[in-house]
Parts: sequence; C-alpha cells; structure tokens
Amino acid sequence: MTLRVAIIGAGPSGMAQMRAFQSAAAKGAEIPEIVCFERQEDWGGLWNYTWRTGLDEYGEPIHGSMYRYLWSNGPKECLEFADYTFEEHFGKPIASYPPRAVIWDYIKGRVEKANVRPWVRFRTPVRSVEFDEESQTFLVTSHDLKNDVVSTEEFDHVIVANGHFSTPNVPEFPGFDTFGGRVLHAHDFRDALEFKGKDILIIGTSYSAEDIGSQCYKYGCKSVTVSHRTNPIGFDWPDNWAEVPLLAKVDGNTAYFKDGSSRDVDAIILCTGYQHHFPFLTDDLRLKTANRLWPLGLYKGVVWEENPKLMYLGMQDQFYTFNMFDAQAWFARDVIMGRIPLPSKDEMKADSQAWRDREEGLKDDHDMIWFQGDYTAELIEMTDYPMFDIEGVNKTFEEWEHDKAHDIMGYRNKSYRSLMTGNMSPAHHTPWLDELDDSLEAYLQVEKKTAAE
Ligand code: FAD
Ligand code: NA7
Repeated sequence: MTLRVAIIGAGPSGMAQMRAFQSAAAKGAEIPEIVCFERQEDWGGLWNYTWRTGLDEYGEPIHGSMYRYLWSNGPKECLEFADYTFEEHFGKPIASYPPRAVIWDYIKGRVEKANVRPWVRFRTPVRSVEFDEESQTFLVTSHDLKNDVVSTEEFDHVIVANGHFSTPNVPEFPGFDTFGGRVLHAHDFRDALEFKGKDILIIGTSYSAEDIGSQCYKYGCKSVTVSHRTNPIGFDWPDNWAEVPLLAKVDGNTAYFKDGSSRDVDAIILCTGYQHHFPFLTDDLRLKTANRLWPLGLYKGVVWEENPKLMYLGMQDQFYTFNMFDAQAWFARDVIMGRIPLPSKDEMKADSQAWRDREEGLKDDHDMIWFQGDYTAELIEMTDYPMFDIEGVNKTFEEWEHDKAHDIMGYRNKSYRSLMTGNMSPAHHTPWLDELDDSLEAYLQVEKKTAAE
C-alpha cells in the first residue's frame, strides 16, 4: 500500500519537502502520497505578505510576521537553492539583497516548475495530530475553512513545517496598561510610515530590533531608542539613535530604564522574539525549545527521536535558511523512503547530544555560522541534493557580518558572488536607504526609472 505523508505548512520548509519528493519521482522513484496542509490562501509562509494582524477572516491567527518594505537581511547568495538558482529563475544575475516580493517569487518559481501545487490543501489548518499505537499511524485532523468541514485522516508519517517566527513572545513591563501610545510586538508591525515623525522605543537587540529600527529610520521616524536586556547591539547608528539598558517601567509617555535614565516615547515595539508553538500536537510529540541552533530531541535536527515517524523541518535558529531546509527535506524524504536507515534511539540521542555539546561551546557568530554550515553539509552528504560550496557560503556570511558592523544603513548595497553559478551579482541601481519602492518590478529594472519615464 502506498505510504501517506502529511506535511504541515507550505512555507519554504514545506515547499522544500514537496520539491524533495518530486525530484525523487522525476528520477523514477515511487514516492508516497503527499498531502500538504496550509492555513493560508497561498504558499510561501512568512514571505507571503499580509496586511492583516490579529485574526484573519476565518478567525484564524495571522501567521505573517513580515512587513512592508522588508528586504532580505542576509545576502541571497547564502540562501540560494543548489537545484534552482536565482539566475535560472530571473534569467539574469540580480543584486544581493532582494526585497520580500522578489524572494517570494523565487521560492514559488521552483515549486511551480515542479508542479506540486495540487498536493497542497490551502486554507486547511491542522487542528490535531495523534499517534495510534495499534496501527502505528497518525490521525491528522484538519479544518477545511472554505467548506467549513473538519475531518480526520490516517497518515504513516507527519512532517511538521509550520515555522517558529509567528507566535510572539510578549513580555509585559510595569505601566504598559496605562501607556499613552501604541505597544505592539514585531509580529504585528506592518508599515514603518505609521511611525513617521514619532519617537519609538524598541525592546530587544536581535534581527527584528535591528531591522524594524532601520525601517523606521528610513521612513522618517524622529528617533529610535533600543533597550537591551543583555548587551547593546553596538553598531555605529545614525545620530537620532540611542542604545539604553532594559526598560524598568513606563509612566504615561515616559519610559524609565534600569540605569535611571528616561525618555518620552510615542510607541513601543517589542522585538522580543517568538515561541515554538505547536497547538496541534500531543505532548509526547511536541518539541519544546527556545530559539537556538541545536534543539534537543531531533536526530540530525529533523527526526523526532521519541517517534521517528514524526519529523520537524526548520526548527533551528537560522543563519542558513532555504538551502538548509532543502538539506533537511531531502534527508527526511530518504528516511521515509527507506534509503537512510535510522540507528537505535540511544545512538540518535548520543549523536544529538554531541551536536548540543558543540553548540554550547560556540563563542561567537563566526562559530555559529560554521556550525550550521557543517550541519547542512553533513545532511547533504547523505542524500542526492547537489553539494555546494558550503565553505564559500560561510565566508559570505562572514563578509555580511563585517559589512553590517561597518555600515548598518549601507550593507545592503554590497554584492557577492553566487556560490552556485560562480557569477558576481550586480550592484542594485539605487542605494537601499534611498530606495523607497520595494516592488519586484522596481528591483528588476537595470536602472532606476525617473518620474518622467
Ligand atoms: P514559515 O515561513 O513560517 O512557514 C510556515 C507555514 O506553515 C506558513 O505558511 C503557515 O501558514 C503554515 N502553518 C502554520 N500552522 C499551520 C497549521 N496548523 N496548519 C497548516 N499550516 C500551518 N530568512 C532569510 O533567509 N532571509 C531573511 O531576510 C529573513 N527575514 C525574516 C524576517 C522576518 C520578519 C521573519 C519573521 C523571518 C525572516 N527569515 C528570513 C526567516 C524565516 O524563518 C525563513 O526565511 C522561512 O520563512 C522559514 O520557513 P518555514 O517554512 O520553516 O516557516
Ligand atoms: P530573536 O533572534 O529570537 O531575538 C529575540 C530578542 O528579544 C533578543 O534580543 C532577546 O534578548 C530579546 N528578548 C527576549 N525576551 C526579552 C525580554 N523579556 N526582555 C527584553 N528582551 C527580550 O528574535 P527576532 O525577532 O529578532 O528574530 C527572529 C527572526 O525574525 C530572525 O530569523 C530574523 O531574520 C527575523 P537577549 O539577547 O536574549 O537578552
């Protein structure tokens, strides 16, 4: 009987999984029946922008955490697919830091070419997954929102690919309940123009803090204050930026910090990260982890050690993204198709513990990049996913880190060489700080069009 595999989520990870199975089929293998459940109307996960926040028209929580004018925060050369290059998709080399719409177009291009869209049930969130010991299968309950039908089906394997940058981590600080302005989490941030002319306070120091602050600066906010719990970001920020210790309390519109300093602010944006959230999984199947490079419980970062018929994709904190999801998806496929045998549970746990021990010894971003590069390479070596120059990607990440530290408002003007084609990317026609148009059309123009054209 044909195996049945459920994939939960059609974001970049779920799309990678579908492409992995389709590529095996294209080489003549008999593949399982694939059903991909997707809550949103379209695929692409976070890259599928929505203006909505809170709940959608069906009362479902909004998945999207991306905002208008978002440009890739790392070089596209680091996330390029090894089996489908940017150049193949766009027909020419393009600049290194594309806006969201360009990345979305690229990731859709590969799966459209693979013709796997019929495998996806859009607008169908998974409500529960339970393992039946007797039949050794999963019972997956999903809700077809358009027809308003809830149904339960049996699957041999379940692949969880619902992302982990969607359910916000929202701390509270004294005085929030009477603050005179808006308090929001990065998950609900949509348009920097809302903060034009405003004094904003950002809590947190990671990617969201850095990028939302930069967006607000670019689109004309009056000042940016970034409050840190551990360390300041430490870049050479523009003059209207300040880095301050952790927020202690808010009184009216005045924010007081741990060092006794204070400032008046109009809005507070909590860039305080996200939670791994799997409301559809029973406790015995549920990954519980913080956002880190090596969550425990997943053999090779993918296979749920307590029940290897369950797998997770993309649950690690991410330097590598799309091509790491590919490595994971090809590995998951080959385990399911019996091409890669799994060792005993004890051996799987020992392997994971060795990775965790190494992770705990990582000192800085350089170590973390090489750690994730080694992990990605190890997975690729086990499958027929095309190996690529991982060392070259690691070095590009290092250049990116350097460029960012050197010029936080200008690093997106840099270009890098594709590790897949060997071609150098052209410079973008307009410096990022001056480019207010983030459309695909504007990005792909060779030269900036003037108003007269
Ligand atoms: P997601 O993209 O989150 O997709 C998960 C999918 O699962 C969604 O489509 C969702 O609707 C679906 N889903 C969730 N629950 C259910 C359910 N119960 N049933 C059915 N479907 C469900 N990465 C980069 O490489 N470069 C960047 O510049 C970059 N910028 C980022 C900016 C922001 C603001 C954020 C939040 C992340 C960014 N990332 C970036 C990282 C991002 O995590 C990855 O690029 C990528 O989107 C992860 O893919 P995923 O498929 O694992 O998860
Ligand atoms: P991250 O990278 O998980 O970072 C979370 C940040 O939030 C980090 O600076 C934390 O500080 C801070 N944090 C968390 N809880 C608190 C509290 N209670 N008080 C103060 N500060 C807190 O999340 P991001 O949203 O920045 O990035 C996630 C993805 O989105 C990423 O892949 C990007 O590409 C986009 P800490 O250093 O732990 O003190």
